Amino acid sequence: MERTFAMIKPDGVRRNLTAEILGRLIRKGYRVVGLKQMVIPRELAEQHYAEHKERPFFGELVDFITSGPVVAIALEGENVISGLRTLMGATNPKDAAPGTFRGDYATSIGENVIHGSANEHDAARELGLFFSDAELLK
Ligand code: RTP
Ligand code: MG
Repeated sequence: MERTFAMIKPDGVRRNLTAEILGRLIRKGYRVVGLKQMVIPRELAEQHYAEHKERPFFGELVDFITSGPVVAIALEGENVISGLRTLMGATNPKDAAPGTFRGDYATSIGENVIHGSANEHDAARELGLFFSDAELLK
């Protein structure tokens, strides 16, 4: 059984997609083992997106992700890491298939509704950044 980190980004929360996204993840069969709504402190955003530190869009990315509340989700299930990425769709919504969160709900690469960890290493790292052990179900 795997665990991964998902996050409804500020645009998703602002556009009232929280229940829709959580509902689809749960109906898919994944178990929510941690959940909180929060405004991400700037330092945490910079740590979360550290891999993109040198990219030209890093400042905008951090500005956006800290611009309003997000919903941080710890998700458990069989092959949930790649499964979540499949449900999300491509990073750029113009390439995201219909039926995916980004394909259905996003139009801009900068505001693409949802984050999901890219691999096992990132999943463990990001869950550790956003949740304490006590905040996660056993
Ligand atoms: P995320 O980390 O947010 O789940 O998205 P991802 O894995 O699909 O994409 P990633 O390559 O990790 O990029 C992180 C976020 O940076 C923004 N981005 N902007 N302007 C650009 O060319 C550009 N490229 C990436 C996107 O919002 C992406 O989700
Ligand atoms: Mg990524």
